[in-house]
Amino acid sequence: MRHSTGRHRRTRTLSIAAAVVVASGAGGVYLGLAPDGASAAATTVTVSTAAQLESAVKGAAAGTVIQVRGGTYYPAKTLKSTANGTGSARITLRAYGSEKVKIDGSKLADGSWLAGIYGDYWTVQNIIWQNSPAQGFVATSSVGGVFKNLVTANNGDSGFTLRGDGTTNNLVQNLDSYGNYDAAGHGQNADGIAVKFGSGTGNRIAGARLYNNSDDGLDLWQFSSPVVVERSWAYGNGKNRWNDGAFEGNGNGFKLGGGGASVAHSVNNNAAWDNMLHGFTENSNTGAMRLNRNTAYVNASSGFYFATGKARLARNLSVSNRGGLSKLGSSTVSAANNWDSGVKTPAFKSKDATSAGASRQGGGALPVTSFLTTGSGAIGSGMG
Ligand SMILES: [Ca+2]
Ligand SMILES: [Ca+2]
Repeated sequence: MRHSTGRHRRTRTLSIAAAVVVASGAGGVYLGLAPDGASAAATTVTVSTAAQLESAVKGAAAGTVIQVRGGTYYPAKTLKSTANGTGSARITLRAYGSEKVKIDGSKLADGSWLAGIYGDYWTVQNIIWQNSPAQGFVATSSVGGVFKNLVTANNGDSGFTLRGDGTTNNLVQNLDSYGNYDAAGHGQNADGIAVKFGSGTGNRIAGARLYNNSDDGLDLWQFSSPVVVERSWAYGNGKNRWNDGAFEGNGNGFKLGGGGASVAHSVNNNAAWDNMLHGFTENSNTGAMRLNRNTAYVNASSGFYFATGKARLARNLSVSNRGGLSKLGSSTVSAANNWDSGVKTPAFKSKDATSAGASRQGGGALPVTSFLTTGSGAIGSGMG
Protein backbone atom coordinates (compact mmCIF):
# COMPACT_ATOMS: atom_id res chain seq x y z
CA MET A 1 0.00 0.00 0.00
CA ARG A 2 2.66 2.44 1.08
CA HIS A 3 4.98 1.36 -1.74
CA SER A 4 2.24 1.65 -4.27
CA THR A 5 1.48 5.22 -3.19
CA GLY A 6 5.15 6.10 -3.40
CA ARG A 7 5.45 4.69 -6.89
CA HIS A 8 2.44 6.62 -8.09
CA ARG A 9 3.77 9.83 -6.66
CA ARG A 10 7.13 9.28 -8.24
CA THR A 11 5.59 8.66 -11.62
CA ARG A 12 3.39 11.71 -11.42
CA THR A 13 6.23 13.93 -10.29
CA LEU A 14 8.48 12.72 -13.08
CA SER A 15 5.88 13.41 -15.73
CA ILE A 16 5.36 16.95 -14.43
CA ALA A 17 9.09 17.47 -14.34
CA ALA A 18 9.44 16.16 -17.87
CA ALA A 19 6.78 18.59 -19.04
CA VAL A 20 8.71 21.43 -17.46
CA VAL A 21 11.94 20.27 -19.09
CA VAL A 22 10.29 20.31 -22.49
CA ALA A 23 8.65 23.67 -21.86
CA SER A 24 11.85 25.30 -20.72
CA GLY A 25 13.85 24.14 -23.72
CA ALA A 26 17.61 24.13 -23.32
CA GLY A 27 17.61 26.07 -20.06
CA GLY A 28 19.60 24.41 -17.32
CA VAL A 29 17.41 21.84 -15.67
CA TYR A 30 18.18 19.81 -12.63
CA LEU A 31 15.97 16.95 -11.54
CA GLY A 32 16.36 15.28 -8.19
CA LEU A 33 14.23 12.72 -6.39
CA ALA A 34 13.92 12.19 -2.69
CA PRO A 35 15.64 8.89 -1.87
CA ASP A 36 12.55 7.17 -0.54
CA GLY A 37 10.19 8.54 -3.12
CA ALA A 38 7.74 9.34 -0.35
CA SER A 39 8.23 13.09 -0.38
CA ALA A 40 7.83 15.12 -3.52
CA ALA A 41 10.73 15.49 -5.86
CA ALA A 42 12.83 18.63 -5.94
CA THR A 43 12.82 19.93 -9.50
CA THR A 44 14.86 22.98 -10.30
CA VAL A 45 14.04 24.85 -13.47
CA THR A 46 16.10 27.79 -14.65
CA VAL A 47 14.35 30.16 -17.03
CA SER A 48 15.63 32.98 -19.19
CA THR A 49 12.67 33.89 -21.44
CA ALA A 50 9.12 35.01 -20.70
CA ALA A 51 7.74 31.89 -22.43
CA GLN A 52 9.87 29.65 -20.24
CA LEU A 53 8.77 31.57 -17.16
CA GLU A 54 5.10 31.21 -18.06
CA SER A 55 5.48 27.46 -18.69
CA ALA A 56 7.44 26.90 -15.51
CA VAL A 57 4.84 28.67 -13.34
CA LYS A 58 2.05 26.82 -15.11
CA GLY A 59 3.77 23.48 -14.58
CA ALA A 60 4.92 24.06 -11.01
CA ALA A 61 4.19 21.34 -8.46
CA ALA A 62 5.26 20.58 -4.90
CA GLY A 63 9.04 20.77 -4.77
CA THR A 64 9.49 22.83 -7.94
CA VAL A 65 12.14 25.55 -7.73
CA ILE A 66 11.95 28.11 -10.52
CA GLN A 67 15.07 30.24 -10.84
CA VAL A 68 14.76 33.29 -13.06
CA ARG A 69 17.89 34.63 -14.72
CA GLY A 70 18.55 38.36 -14.57
CA GLY A 71 16.64 40.61 -16.98
CA THR A 72 13.24 42.08 -17.70
CA TYR A 73 10.43 39.69 -18.61
CA TYR A 74 7.19 40.66 -20.37
CA PRO A 75 4.66 37.84 -19.90
CA ALA A 76 1.83 37.65 -22.43
CA LYS A 77 -0.59 36.37 -19.79
CA THR A 78 -0.98 36.57 -16.02
CA LEU A 79 1.46 34.25 -14.28
CA LYS A 80 -1.08 32.03 -12.60
CA SER A 81 -0.97 28.85 -10.58
CA THR A 82 -3.34 26.86 -8.42
CA ALA A 83 -0.66 24.33 -7.45
CA ASN A 84 0.05 23.57 -3.81
CA GLY A 85 3.41 22.95 -2.30
CA THR A 86 3.70 21.40 1.12
CA GLY A 87 5.55 22.39 4.26
CA SER A 88 8.44 20.11 3.28
CA ALA A 89 8.24 20.54 -0.50
CA ARG A 90 7.52 24.19 -1.15
CA ILE A 91 7.08 25.74 -4.56
CA THR A 92 9.77 28.37 -5.03
CA LEU A 93 9.94 31.20 -7.55
CA ARG A 94 13.01 33.35 -7.18
CA ALA A 95 15.76 35.26 -8.89
CA TYR A 96 18.80 33.22 -9.88
CA GLY A 97 21.60 33.93 -7.44
CA SER A 98 21.89 37.67 -6.88
CA GLU A 99 20.72 38.57 -10.40
CA LYS A 100 18.19 41.37 -10.81
CA VAL A 101 14.85 40.19 -12.16
CA LYS A 102 12.01 42.44 -13.28
CA ILE A 103 8.71 40.94 -14.35
CA ASP A 104 6.86 43.61 -16.28
CA GLY A 105 3.14 43.61 -17.04
CA SER A 106 3.13 46.28 -19.70
CA LYS A 107 2.28 43.78 -22.47
CA LEU A 108 -0.68 42.25 -20.63
CA ALA A 109 -4.29 42.86 -21.61
CA ASP A 110 -6.15 45.62 -19.78
CA GLY A 111 -7.38 44.52 -16.37
CA SER A 112 -4.90 41.64 -16.04
CA TRP A 113 -3.00 40.93 -12.86
CA LEU A 114 0.69 40.32 -13.27
CA ALA A 115 0.77 37.29 -10.93
CA GLY A 116 -2.05 35.31 -9.32
CA ILE A 117 -1.13 32.49 -6.92
CA TYR A 118 -3.98 30.39 -5.53
CA GLY A 119 -1.96 27.62 -3.89
CA ASP A 120 -0.26 26.91 -0.59
CA TYR A 121 3.38 26.91 0.53
CA TRP A 122 4.86 29.12 -2.12
CA THR A 123 8.11 30.99 -1.60
CA VAL A 124 8.52 33.97 -3.90
CA GLN A 125 11.72 35.89 -3.46
CA ASN A 126 13.93 38.66 -4.87
CA ILE A 127 11.73 39.69 -7.81
CA ILE A 128 10.46 43.09 -8.99
CA TRP A 129 6.84 43.07 -10.21
CA GLN A 130 6.09 46.20 -12.18
CA ASN A 131 3.86 47.99 -14.67
CA SER A 132 0.89 45.64 -14.47
CA PRO A 133 -2.35 47.00 -15.99
CA ALA A 134 -4.07 46.01 -12.70
CA GLN A 135 -2.80 44.33 -9.50
CA GLY A 136 0.87 43.43 -9.30
CA PHE A 137 1.15 40.29 -7.20
CA VAL A 138 -1.95 38.60 -5.72
CA ALA A 139 -2.10 35.56 -3.43
CA THR A 140 -5.62 34.22 -2.93
CA SER A 141 -6.54 31.91 -0.03
CA SER A 142 -2.93 30.84 0.28
CA VAL A 143 -1.50 29.02 3.29
CA GLY A 144 2.10 29.21 4.45
CA GLY A 145 3.39 31.60 1.80
CA VAL A 146 6.74 33.32 2.19
CA PHE A 147 6.98 36.45 0.08
CA LYS A 148 10.40 37.90 0.68
CA ASN A 149 12.44 40.78 -0.71
CA LEU A 150 9.90 41.61 -3.39
CA VAL A 151 9.26 44.95 -5.07
CA THR A 152 5.83 45.81 -6.47
CA ALA A 153 6.03 49.08 -8.36
CA ASN A 154 4.00 51.25 -10.71
CA ASN A 155 1.18 48.79 -11.17
CA GLY A 156 -2.36 49.72 -12.22
CA ASP A 157 -3.88 48.71 -8.89
CA SER A 158 -2.53 47.54 -5.52
CA GLY A 159 1.07 46.36 -5.59
CA PHE A 160 0.87 43.33 -3.31
CA THR A 161 -2.37 41.65 -2.23
CA LEU A 162 -3.39 38.86 0.15
CA ARG A 163 -7.07 38.04 -0.19
CA GLY A 164 -9.74 35.38 0.31
CA ASP A 165 -10.87 33.15 3.14
CA GLY A 166 -8.25 30.61 4.22
CA THR A 167 -5.41 33.12 3.91
CA THR A 168 -3.32 31.64 6.71
CA ASN A 169 0.23 31.87 8.05
CA ASN A 170 1.69 33.98 5.29
CA LEU A 171 4.79 36.12 5.78
CA VAL A 172 5.43 39.22 3.70
CA GLN A 173 8.95 40.30 4.53
CA ASN A 174 10.92 43.27 3.24
CA LEU A 175 8.45 44.37 0.57
CA ASP A 176 9.00 47.65 -1.25
CA SER A 177 5.72 48.75 -2.83
CA TYR A 178 5.48 52.13 -4.52
CA GLY A 179 4.01 54.16 -7.32
CA ASN A 180 0.92 51.99 -7.67
CA TYR A 181 -2.04 53.87 -9.15
CA ASP A 182 -5.38 52.77 -10.58
CA ALA A 183 -6.13 55.23 -13.35
CA ALA A 184 -9.61 53.75 -13.92
CA GLY A 185 -10.57 54.49 -10.31
CA HIS A 186 -8.74 57.80 -10.24
CA GLY A 187 -6.41 56.35 -7.65
CA GLN A 188 -9.03 55.26 -5.11
CA ASN A 189 -7.92 51.60 -4.92
CA ALA A 190 -4.20 51.17 -5.42
CA ASP A 191 -2.53 50.48 -2.08
CA GLY A 192 1.06 49.49 -1.42
CA ILE A 193 -0.11 46.31 0.27
CA ALA A 194 -3.72 45.20 0.57
CA VAL A 195 -4.82 42.42 2.90
CA LYS A 196 -8.49 42.70 2.07
CA PHE A 197 -11.72 40.77 1.65
CA GLY A 198 -10.81 37.60 3.50
CA SER A 199 -9.87 35.83 6.69
CA GLY A 200 -7.30 33.52 8.23
CA THR A 201 -4.85 33.80 11.10
CA GLY A 202 -1.09 34.00 11.33
CA ASN A 203 -0.42 36.56 8.60
CA ARG A 204 2.50 38.89 9.19
CA ILE A 205 3.91 41.88 7.35
CA ALA A 206 7.39 42.96 8.41
CA GLY A 207 10.05 45.31 7.11
CA ALA A 208 7.91 46.88 4.36
CA ARG A 209 8.28 50.27 2.73
CA LEU A 210 4.94 51.37 1.29
CA TYR A 211 5.22 54.72 -0.43
CA ASN A 212 3.95 57.09 -3.09
CA ASN A 213 0.91 54.95 -3.83
CA SER A 214 -2.28 56.62 -4.96
CA ASP A 215 -4.46 55.24 -2.17
CA ASP A 216 -3.11 53.86 1.14
CA GLY A 217 0.23 52.45 2.18
CA LEU A 218 -1.36 49.43 3.87
CA ASP A 219 -5.05 48.57 3.78
CA LEU A 220 -6.79 45.84 5.85
CA TRP A 221 -10.32 46.51 4.56
CA GLN A 222 -12.75 43.66 5.40
CA PHE A 223 -10.07 41.24 6.51
CA SER A 224 -11.72 39.65 9.51
CA SER A 225 -8.80 37.91 11.25
CA PRO A 226 -5.92 39.54 13.12
CA VAL A 227 -2.90 40.59 11.05
CA VAL A 228 0.49 41.49 12.53
CA VAL A 229 2.17 44.55 11.02
CA GLU A 230 5.62 45.42 12.30
CA ARG A 231 8.78 47.40 11.51
CA SER A 232 7.21 48.85 8.38
CA TRP A 233 7.13 52.36 6.95
CA ALA A 234 4.38 54.07 4.98
CA TYR A 235 4.97 57.49 3.46
CA GLY A 236 3.96 59.82 0.68
CA ASN A 237 0.70 57.98 -0.04
CA GLY A 238 -2.41 59.63 -1.46
CA LYS A 239 -0.74 62.46 -3.36
CA ASN A 240 -1.84 63.10 -6.90
CA ARG A 241 1.39 62.32 -8.69
CA TRP A 242 -0.36 61.41 -11.94
CA ASN A 243 -1.93 64.71 -12.91
CA ASP A 244 -5.37 63.12 -12.49
CA GLY A 245 -7.99 65.88 -12.58
CA ALA A 246 -10.53 63.69 -10.72
CA PHE A 247 -8.08 62.15 -8.25
CA GLU A 248 -9.72 60.13 -5.43
CA GLY A 249 -6.82 58.51 -3.58
CA ASN A 250 -7.26 58.43 0.21
CA GLY A 251 -3.71 58.38 1.49
CA ASN A 252 -3.66 56.76 4.90
CA GLY A 253 -0.33 55.35 5.96
CA PHE A 254 -1.80 52.35 7.78
CA LYS A 255 -5.54 51.77 7.24
CA LEU A 256 -6.45 49.06 9.73
CA GLY A 257 -9.93 48.00 8.71
CA GLY A 258 -13.26 49.01 7.34
CA GLY A 259 -16.25 47.39 5.73
CA GLY A 260 -17.69 46.02 8.96
CA ALA A 261 -14.92 43.74 10.22
CA SER A 262 -14.18 44.05 13.96
CA VAL A 263 -10.76 42.54 14.47
CA ALA A 264 -7.79 42.97 16.79
CA HIS A 265 -4.79 43.55 14.56
CA SER A 266 -1.33 44.05 16.12
CA VAL A 267 0.59 47.03 14.81
CA ASN A 268 3.99 47.55 16.36
CA ASN A 269 7.14 49.55 15.72
CA ASN A 270 6.01 51.10 12.43
CA ALA A 271 6.28 54.64 11.11
CA ALA A 272 4.00 56.76 8.92
CA TRP A 273 4.98 60.14 7.57
CA ASP A 274 3.91 62.61 4.96
CA ASN A 275 0.70 60.80 4.01
CA MET A 276 -2.29 62.76 2.76
CA LEU A 277 -4.71 61.46 5.37
CA HIS A 278 -4.05 59.74 8.72
CA GLY A 279 -0.82 58.10 9.78
CA PHE A 280 -2.64 55.20 11.47
CA THR A 281 -6.41 54.74 11.44
CA GLU A 282 -8.94 52.16 12.57
CA ASN A 283 -11.11 53.20 9.64
CA SER A 284 -14.25 52.10 11.55
CA ASN A 285 -12.74 48.79 12.75
CA THR A 286 -14.07 48.55 16.33
CA GLY A 287 -11.84 45.62 17.34
CA ALA A 288 -9.36 45.74 20.21
CA MET A 289 -6.36 46.48 18.06
CA ARG A 290 -3.03 46.95 19.76
CA LEU A 291 -0.66 49.64 18.61
CA ASN A 292 2.67 49.89 20.35
CA ARG A 293 5.69 52.06 19.67
CA ASN A 294 4.60 53.45 16.33
CA THR A 295 5.55 56.92 15.08
CA ALA A 296 3.44 59.31 13.01
CA TYR A 297 5.01 62.46 11.61
CA VAL A 298 3.77 65.27 9.35
CA ASN A 299 0.72 63.45 8.05
CA ALA A 300 -1.98 65.73 6.66
CA SER A 301 -4.67 64.59 9.08
CA SER A 302 -4.42 62.81 12.47
CA GLY A 303 -1.32 60.93 13.50
CA PHE A 304 -3.53 58.29 15.14
CA TYR A 305 -7.26 58.23 14.36
CA PHE A 306 -9.15 55.73 16.56
CA ALA A 307 -12.41 57.47 17.27
CA THR A 308 -14.96 54.68 17.47
CA GLY A 309 -13.34 51.40 18.50
CA LYS A 310 -11.61 49.65 21.36
CA ALA A 311 -8.03 50.07 20.20
CA ARG A 312 -5.29 49.99 22.84
CA LEU A 313 -2.49 52.40 22.13
CA ALA A 314 0.73 52.53 24.13
CA ARG A 315 4.09 54.23 23.77
CA ASN A 316 3.29 55.71 20.38
CA LEU A 317 4.78 58.99 19.21
CA SER A 318 2.92 61.60 17.19
CA VAL A 319 4.61 64.79 16.00
CA SER A 320 3.55 67.63 13.70
CA ASN A 321 0.53 65.91 12.20
CA ARG A 322 -1.60 68.67 10.77
CA GLY A 323 -4.95 67.21 11.85
CA GLY A 324 -3.83 66.63 15.42
CA LEU A 325 -1.66 64.15 17.29
CA SER A 326 -4.50 61.72 17.94
CA LYS A 327 -8.25 61.42 17.79
CA LEU A 328 -9.50 58.83 20.29
CA GLY A 329 -12.95 57.64 21.28
CA SER A 330 -14.29 56.82 24.74
CA SER A 331 -13.64 53.08 24.34
CA THR A 332 -10.04 53.54 23.31
CA VAL A 333 -7.33 52.71 25.86
CA SER A 334 -4.43 55.13 25.69
CA ALA A 335 -1.34 55.03 27.90
CA ALA A 336 2.23 56.33 27.77
CA ASN A 337 1.79 57.88 24.33
CA ASN A 338 3.22 61.35 23.88
CA TRP A 339 -0.30 62.85 23.79
CA ASP A 340 -1.09 61.36 27.20
CA SER A 341 -0.62 63.66 30.14
CA GLY A 342 2.79 63.76 31.72
CA VAL A 343 4.55 62.03 28.80
CA LYS A 344 7.44 63.92 27.26
CA THR A 345 8.07 64.07 23.53
CA PRO A 346 11.67 63.13 22.79
CA ALA A 347 13.41 65.01 19.97
CA PHE A 348 14.07 63.27 16.66
CA LYS A 349 17.75 62.77 15.85
CA SER A 350 16.93 63.52 12.21
CA LYS A 351 13.97 64.88 10.25
CA ASP A 352 15.65 64.18 6.91
CA ALA A 353 13.98 61.13 5.31
CA THR A 354 16.61 60.67 2.60
CA SER A 355 18.35 57.72 4.26
CA ALA A 356 15.02 55.93 4.83
CA GLY A 357 14.61 55.80 1.05
CA ALA A 358 18.09 54.38 0.46
CA SER A 359 18.90 50.89 -0.79
CA ARG A 360 18.16 48.05 1.55
CA GLN A 361 20.87 46.22 3.41
CA GLY A 362 22.27 42.97 2.02
CA GLY A 363 19.72 40.31 2.83
CA GLY A 364 16.90 42.79 2.35
CA ALA A 365 16.60 44.50 5.72
CA LEU A 366 15.51 48.13 5.90
CA PRO A 367 18.34 50.65 5.49
CA VAL A 368 19.93 51.97 8.64
CA THR A 369 18.59 55.44 9.36
CA SER A 370 18.52 57.98 12.13
CA PHE A 371 15.35 59.52 10.64
CA LEU A 372 12.61 59.71 13.30
CA THR A 373 14.79 57.91 15.84
CA THR A 374 15.06 59.41 19.30
CA GLY A 375 17.35 57.05 21.18
CA SER A 376 14.45 56.31 23.49
CA GLY A 377 13.56 52.71 24.18
CA ALA A 378 10.37 53.87 25.85
CA ILE A 379 8.39 55.48 23.05
CA GLY A 380 8.14 55.59 19.28
CA SER A 381 9.38 53.41 16.46
CA GLY A 382 12.94 52.12 16.50
CA MET A 383 13.00 52.65 12.71
CA GLY A 384 14.33 49.26 11.77
CA1 LIG B 1 -9.53 54.33 -1.23
CA1 LIG C 1 -7.18 51.55 0.09
